[in-house]
This record gives sequence, C-alpha cells and structure tokens, in this order.
Amino acid sequence: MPDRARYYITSPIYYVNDAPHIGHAYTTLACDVLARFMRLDGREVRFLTGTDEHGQKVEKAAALAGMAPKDFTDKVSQNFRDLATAMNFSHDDFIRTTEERHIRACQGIWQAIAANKTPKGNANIYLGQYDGWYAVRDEAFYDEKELTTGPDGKKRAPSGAEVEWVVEPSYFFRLSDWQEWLLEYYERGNPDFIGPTTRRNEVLSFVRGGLTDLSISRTSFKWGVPVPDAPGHVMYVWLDALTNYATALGYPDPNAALFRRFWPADLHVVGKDIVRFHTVYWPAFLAAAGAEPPRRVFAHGWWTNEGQKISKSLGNVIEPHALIARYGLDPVRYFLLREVPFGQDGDFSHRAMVGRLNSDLANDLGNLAQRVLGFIAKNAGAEVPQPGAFAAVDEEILAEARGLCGRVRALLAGAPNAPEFHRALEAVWALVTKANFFVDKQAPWTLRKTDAARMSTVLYVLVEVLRHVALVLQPFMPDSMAKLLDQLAVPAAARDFASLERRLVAGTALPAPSGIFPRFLDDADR
Ligand code: ME8
Repeated sequence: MPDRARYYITSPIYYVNDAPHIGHAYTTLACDVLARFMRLDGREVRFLTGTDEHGQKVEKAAALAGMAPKDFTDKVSQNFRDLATAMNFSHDDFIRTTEERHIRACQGIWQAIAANKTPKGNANIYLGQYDGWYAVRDEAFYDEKELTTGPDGKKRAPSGAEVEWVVEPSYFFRLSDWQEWLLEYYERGNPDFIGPTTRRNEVLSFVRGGLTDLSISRTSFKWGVPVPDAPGHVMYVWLDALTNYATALGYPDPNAALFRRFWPADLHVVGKDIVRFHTVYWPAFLAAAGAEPPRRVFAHGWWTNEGQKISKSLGNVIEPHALIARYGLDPVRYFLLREVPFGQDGDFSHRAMVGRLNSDLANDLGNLAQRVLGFIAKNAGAEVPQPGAFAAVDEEILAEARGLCGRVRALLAGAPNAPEFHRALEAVWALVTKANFFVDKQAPWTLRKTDAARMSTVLYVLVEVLRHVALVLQPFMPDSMAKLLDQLAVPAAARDFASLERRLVAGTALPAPSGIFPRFLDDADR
C-alpha cells in the first residue's frame, strides 16, 4: 500500500533558450507515468512542470533572436506547453518563472534565508565580490580545479561548456557552513534522498571534499528576479529556478492550502547534469529558509542519437513531434522507458525503436489481444465468456496477473533503485509472454471442437489477464490502453487499481476488436 495519501512530483523547468527535444520529453514523461500510476493507485497527486525563463543564457538567446526577453520567453515557453500536449502529459500545473507568483516566492525565500542563521550561527547571506569562473551555458560557477584547458586554449567546465572570468559585487550564500548538515542529511536524515546510488556516491564525495560559499546574486545583467532591498542585484538563476517547486504550491504564504497539503516534494526527477543543484544547493536553501527538503531526487542518464551526442551544432536533435508522427505517441512513450534502464545513458536509434514497436508492442501484446478478442468475436458469441471451474494452470496465470500491479508498484516506488521503469515493463511482458504460451498450449481453436466449456474457461482467463495488463499499463500508454479496455468492455469507472479486484462479468457484450499497435513498415518492407 502507498505510504502516503498524497504525492508531489516535479520535472525540471526547462530553459527557454531553445526548442524542446527528446531529452526534455523524456524527463517529463517519467514524471507523467509516475503521476498517472499514483492517481490510479488512489493517491492525491500534484504534478508540476514548466519553463525556466531568467538568466544570462536566456537573455543572450533573446538578443540573438532580436527579441525582447519577455516576447522571446512567451514564444519559446509555448513550445514546451505544445510538447506537453503532444506527449499527453497529465501535469496539474505549468509554471513559468516570469510569473508574478514566482517573483513573490523568490523574494520570500530570499528573505527567509536572510532572516535565519547557519547551523554554525553565522548569517546565511552576506555581501562580497565574486572573482571567478562562470559558464553561461550551465549557468554555473566553477572552481579553477574543476576546469580543463582544451587544444584551443579555452578553459572548459566538466560539461564541456566554455567558462568566462567574472568579477562583480555579489551576495553570497554561506554554503560552507551547511556541509556537515548536508552530510548528516544524506547519511542519516534521509538515506533515500539521492538516486541512483552512483549519483549518491558522487554527491557525497563532492560534499565531503568541502563546500565553498555560493554567489547568489548577479549585477552584470538585468534579466532576473530583483533581490529585495538591493538595487542592481538580480537573483542567481538557480536560486530562482529551484524555488519554482515551492512557488507552485503557494509558497511563501504560510496558509497556502497546496503547500500544506503537498510539501515536501516526494520526487524531483532530473537529468544527471543538474544533480548538484538539486541535491546540494536546494536542500541547503530550503533548510536555511526553514522549510523541509524534498524526499527524493532521482537523476536519469543521457540520450544520444544513433551513437552521437545530441546537439544543435551537429544537427541531430531528435524532435519529439517528428518522432510521434512517425511511430505514434504510445510506442514512443513505451520505447523511451523500456529501452534504457532509468538512470543509465541510452542511445536512440531507428532500428531499436522499430524493434521494440514490432516485437514487444505489435507481436507480443498487440497479437495477444487480437488473437484472443478476434477469436471471441468470431467463435464465442462476441461476449465475455462464461468460465467453468478453473484448472491449476488457470489459477497459476490468474494469480500472476493479480500480483502484477504490486510488482510494478514496488519497482516504481520502492527504494533504493526506484523508479525502475524498464523492469516494471519487463514484469508486464513476462506475463504477456506467459499468456501467449497459454493460448498456444490451451489451443482454444481445438477446444472449440472438443470441449466448448473448457474453451470458454480458457478464454475467460485470457480476457482477465488482458484486463490486468491493460489496467497496469495505462500510465505508460494511456491512449492505447484505453482502446484495449474499451474492447474488453471495462467501464470508465472500473479502470483504477482498486478495480483490479473486480472481475469481468460473463455475458457482457464485447465490441468488434481492432488492432492496437500496427506494425511499423520501413519503406524497404512495403
Ligand atoms: O537545466 N538526455 O534546463 P534545461 C536526457 N533550467 N535528458 C536530457 C537531455 C538528453 N540528451 N537533454 C536535456 C535546466 N535533458 C534548468 C533546470 S530545474 C529547477 C532547472 C533533460 O533546459 C534533463 O532532464 O537545460 C536535463 O536535466 C534537463 O533536460 C535540462 O534542461
């Protein structure tokens, strides 16, 4: 059973410097599947996504496009909303950091941090001067020791981003005073805070290595949230961006109903590039502001395209709308979460995509549904068959079907490695494979001539198995599974996970079946 009645999940908010690509779709897709799963599982869910619109990187992109930052961000943010619609995301809120509610939240968190002391009794914020390296692409400050010098003589951050030397007056957050507090939090306070384990280990060793104070205001440009009572200072874009997770629940209003209901976040899903911001800076900012840190941050890996890094300059950006048009939405959703273990890097290739579509979806699941439902339509009165007494083999596969949701729940929500989408889908396919064997072995087409009552029982077992599979797969492939559940005549009110306990009612009329996953034919196959 879920450990809490409520569930708050967030995706990163994406920079509006560029068009959305498959990487952005991937992270929010993972959140969408979890949000849908938890809703079906009876939890009250809040799922947030949105766009990150301040900072030097966006200001530069707007200038390059010859547009005022606000006009530019309006336009690009809309592209992310369109992506969310095209991907069938079920977010409850879409936040933009240029909204008034967010400016208020940022200034509120700043004031709360400033009003409190560090665990060592010092002021959390002090005025100083930043003399150091900054990478606009990452919107991140780097220590000299983290940089490498390329053959072109330019210094680069570990991400490959170019850095520039910055000298400017700046407010600092006394992060150095939070080092022991953070280590205590990772090790004892909340051992499940960071997943997967590889990332957890990296963060631990980074923090053990010592933390330097963090510059949290900039004075050399204007596109940001004004620091309260500090003319000329705008907030560092990461303090601004991270605060979005609180803004969306009504922070800093102490009476905000959503904040009281849903804080702290159950899960921030992020890419591995932004782990440090979410697992070092964010819990420290929150603790300094007197708010509870999130329960868990999970960092997934990086997609490449046909073996190559995805980048605009290489011209190989995978555009989600094009993928959906080519393969269909649900196959894309399935592929992204099935192909690569969540947390590891993965490669997108046309071949792998078509392999999954044709083999897992069209052959295994599509074919199972089609052969069972097609057979019933033709030979068993086009209605839910009447079962007789179940044989041991029937009981066995039915028990496996009844246990499916629990197995998937453990893989999606049980620490330490959750969410493990690929293993959850493997668990579903283990049952699909078993059901296909069951059809072959029981051979209803033979029973039709020799033992009609047994045929009816076998078919009943199969539609029940299909019902479990379709219900549990809804979060992954909502449209296709709605279609399959329609074909099983499962009423809309019986599609949550509590309804897994029910059974199909013999004699219910079944509509004419039609294929759910057409095979993908390459031009060469046509
Ligand atoms: O970092 N493979 O925004 P961003 C997998 N605004 N995921 C990828 C990817 C790839 N090739 N490319 C991008 C920011 N992503 C900040 C976040 S949150 C408070 C602020 C995904 O537009 C991945 O989730 O650069 C990564 O963390 C995110 O996009 C970065 O998006």
